[in-house]
Amino acid sequence: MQIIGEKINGTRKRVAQAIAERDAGFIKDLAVRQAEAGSAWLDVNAGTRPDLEPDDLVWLIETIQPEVDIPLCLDSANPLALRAAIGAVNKTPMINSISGEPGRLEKILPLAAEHGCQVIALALDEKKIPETSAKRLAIISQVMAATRAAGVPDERVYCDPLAMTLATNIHSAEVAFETMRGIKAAFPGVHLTIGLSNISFGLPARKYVNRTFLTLAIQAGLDSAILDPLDREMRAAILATELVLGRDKHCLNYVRASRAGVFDESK
Ligand code: THG
Repeated sequence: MQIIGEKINGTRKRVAQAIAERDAGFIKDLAVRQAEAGSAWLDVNAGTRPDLEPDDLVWLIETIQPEVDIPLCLDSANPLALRAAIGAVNKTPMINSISGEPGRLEKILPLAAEHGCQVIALALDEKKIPETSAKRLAIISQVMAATRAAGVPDERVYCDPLAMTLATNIHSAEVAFETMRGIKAAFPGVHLTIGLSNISFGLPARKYVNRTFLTLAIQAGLDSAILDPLDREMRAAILATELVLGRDKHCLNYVRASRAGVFDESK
């Protein structure tokens, strides 16, 4: 399971403040702690003001990059911000994201193809997020036709079936699982990812819902996720799920994590 650390996100109040005030210390600390907790990528989202986004994203990248050895996941729908960001990174980034929206395919997919980036493909189009897994799968099939035509290998595509909150649709987790299974059957070479915490938006005691959703999603084929790597119980759930599903040869990761104190509540 590859973790994309979610915490450097300008839609969070404290991060938005740090970006506005150019508080490098706050951002560096979030970067270092998420990297130390085993993230494979750090998601970087500069917030929702299009005019400021290119400069803010480049500032974030230049602030984070000297502190960590892992690549970044550029979380933006703004081609100008993404272009500026790709000029500032020193490791090939993941691009988050493209979708069935023609504008994103035309402007963002070529960037990913040209720079050899991994790319997240969302199962939505310009109309909306479809309710059914069949419609989400149809969009992913369209996007896959485009990534293949652009010369992006399937292994670089991370399909996101989309987690919508259970608070407004009690079947939204099932739809996500069905979509994942459909994607893996049609495109065995792709990866799957998901923004985990959306599933519990508006509910109490969200961590239980998030962890259970993650466990079942791993069984449905999920191999990466955008989540909070500083949530120790979440990491424990990932390790235990992979062990139980036979994906941890000789129980090595589980035993190593135990020795490293991952299960140790005093740490
Ligand atoms: N798919 C893809 N990318 C995504 C999402 C997705 N990027 C953004 C988002 N969804 C995932 N990232 C986050 C980052 C932070 C938080 C949630 C999702 C977060 N939320 C707090 C909470 O949920 O309680 C509230 C905010 C706060 O702490 O201030 O931290 O689905 N491809």
